[in-house]
Amino acid sequence: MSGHDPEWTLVEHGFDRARAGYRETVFTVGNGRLGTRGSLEEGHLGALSGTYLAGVYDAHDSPVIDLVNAPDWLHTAVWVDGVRLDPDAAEIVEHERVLDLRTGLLHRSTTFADRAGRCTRLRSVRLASMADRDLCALRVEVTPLGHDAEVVVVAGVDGHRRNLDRLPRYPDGLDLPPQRRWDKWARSTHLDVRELGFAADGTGFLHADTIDRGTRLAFAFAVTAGRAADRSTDLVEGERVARRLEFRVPDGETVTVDKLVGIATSRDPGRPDDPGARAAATVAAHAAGGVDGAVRASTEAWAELWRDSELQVVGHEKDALALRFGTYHLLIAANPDDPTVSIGAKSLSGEGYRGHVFWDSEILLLPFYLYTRPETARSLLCYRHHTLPGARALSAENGTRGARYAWEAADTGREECPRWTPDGKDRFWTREEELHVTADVAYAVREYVAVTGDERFLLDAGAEILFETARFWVSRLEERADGSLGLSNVMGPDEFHSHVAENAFTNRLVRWHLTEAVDVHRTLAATAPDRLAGIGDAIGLDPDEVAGWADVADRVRRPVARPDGVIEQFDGYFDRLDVPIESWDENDMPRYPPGYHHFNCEDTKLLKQPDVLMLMYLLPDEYPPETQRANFEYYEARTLHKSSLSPSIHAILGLQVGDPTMAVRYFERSAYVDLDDNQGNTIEGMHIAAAAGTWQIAVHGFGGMRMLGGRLTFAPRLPERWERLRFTVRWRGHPVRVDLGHDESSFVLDASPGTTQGILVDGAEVLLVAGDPVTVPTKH
Ligand code: IFM
Repeated sequence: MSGHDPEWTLVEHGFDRARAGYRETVFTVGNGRLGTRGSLEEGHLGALSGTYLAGVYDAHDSPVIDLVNAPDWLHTAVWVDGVRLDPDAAEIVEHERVLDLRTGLLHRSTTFADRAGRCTRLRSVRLASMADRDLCALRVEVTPLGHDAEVVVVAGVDGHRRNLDRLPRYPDGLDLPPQRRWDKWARSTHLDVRELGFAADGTGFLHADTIDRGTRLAFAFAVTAGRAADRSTDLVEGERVARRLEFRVPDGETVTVDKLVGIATSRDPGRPDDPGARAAATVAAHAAGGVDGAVRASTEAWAELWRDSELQVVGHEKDALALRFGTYHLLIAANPDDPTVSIGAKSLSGEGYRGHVFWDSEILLLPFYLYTRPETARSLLCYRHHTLPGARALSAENGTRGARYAWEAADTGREECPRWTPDGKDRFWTREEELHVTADVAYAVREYVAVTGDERFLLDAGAEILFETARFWVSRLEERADGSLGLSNVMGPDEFHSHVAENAFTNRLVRWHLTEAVDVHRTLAATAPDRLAGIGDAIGLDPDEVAGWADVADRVRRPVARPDGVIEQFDGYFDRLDVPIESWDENDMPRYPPGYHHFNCEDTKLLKQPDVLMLMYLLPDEYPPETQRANFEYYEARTLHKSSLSPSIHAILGLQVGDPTMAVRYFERSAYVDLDDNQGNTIEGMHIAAAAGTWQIAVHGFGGMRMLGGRLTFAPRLPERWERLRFTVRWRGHPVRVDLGHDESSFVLDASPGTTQGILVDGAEVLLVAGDPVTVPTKH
């Protein structure tokens, strides 16, 4: 495992128990259908291992619905002369792991020593196949170094899984080692293991049902050895099923054990057949090719993904790695083939936020998929269509019409956000008040159609989303004394301020949303009247109701602005206390001013994350540069960035208003949030929205690529430390290959001969003709 490409690999040297949980997150392997944390196969005290299947949630035994910690397909233990090779029972002499971002393979090499000092090397490679999302594979190699040994390998699937619930509150200053700390964590049970054993053909299986939702999870596996084992035994122990292989291994020789795992569930869309049979069929289908075949096929699929989505930075190795690392995690977070799931705030890499889906999906994450893999973007939006019934129910529960998206959603679209912090001390108002998520979904639908030109999506799903959610706003808006309409008791994206009225972000997006819904209705009436009539019949919507939305939009209260253009975040914001931010931590992140914390900033002007600035980011056509600059200067100085979503928006806005130094600073805060663990909580899972935000900084910020006035535009402004930035974006169905430098930039339209596309570069018209590179000098 030497000679790693520093721009394509994440490397761990030595085993550090205190960092093990962090490593598990960043070393997650996955394929959008599932994610498996980068835990050691054999486990150890304090490990936080987990495999999460997209869309498999369960509410049994936990106060808030969980993304289920599914049976562990890694489960493998090795004994050498009776000594278990794991960090608790043996000494680790050498340890290295390498995550190859290009291929999605996680390689490991660990040398253990027993008490007598005899060393044995354990190597492994694992993958969640990108070529067949029902398949995972593991190869383990055991080599005694300097001695002959009795080697026992036990490999199978472990159904004894628990979700973490909450940590106990430790007295201040009590610094427990991780193995004790996690041991005290409350856990929830979601699985009932129903059947496990071995089929006549030797395939192992484990079938478990989630307790509350009743989803069947079926795992099948085949364990094979490179050379015949001296003894082979099938083990069924409690909730574990495994094959035990025994070998007599001479000094320096290697035994290889391969495991192929097939995974199926009863919730896989379009797959009504028995999941147990399907999982077994997956193993059978890959038996001939084995682990090598699985590696080959998956590597090919990865090559295609990278062709579409690589962001290549020339001139700065660390930034180049950070961007590939983020892109890797984005690619393993989403499944284009499943239109019933979206991406949780921690992707499939950990249990933070319990796998719940936030506005992150539409506002931070979607652009990456939209411009690189639009079919995945479509699928993510289909989740919002799939969960419309839950959104309708949520709206009805709150006495409003239409559909209201939940602040935190899981499998049904119902509200899953907890009301209280785990210690019961502080109240979250987000579930009741962050209504803007409903407009954010509408915004994403329109972005998708504008960028892809996929008008059919409107007929299949988008129009129904837009109309049902427009209805929600109409019934939720309140009439003010002057006849205008507004919203009280809301919270904008800045979660430090609850129960506010006339949040500028929410009001403006609501107005935008209603106007767009009217526009879509008008367009479809002209282009697809029959289909539109069908949608209208299905949801009981007639043209008169739609016509009323235009009037409602017009009456929604406009934001209040100072003479210099600074927009008031909400009614009364300017009267709140100005508390200066005066201290930054070692990661350059602002510290709370003395005496302040997440739950007591209400009376201040301090912001958790951008709110007015987020509005300017989303509707760039509407705010002239001077207004953007005035607002950037005002709000940036008051923002604490206590959300990992925050730095990316500040970087891009900073660039838009001509502040490149600030942009680099914010780029680092966003790009390194997980690589450097700069928020200290990567152990709970990736900040996947920050990874997507970092992609946005590169493409929308430094690349200056935005959709403005419905056109694809570029205004490149690379940071000095980058020589070039290369990426591909899909615009209206065709890839545009972009190569940006400090002095010139070039663009190639990759389409069939004769195709043309006009773009704007630094305000100048550029006509791209398929296959002909066009080079444009950079405007400084
Ligand atoms: O959606 C975000 C929110 O904006 C800030 N807190 C974390 C959530 C999940 O990432």
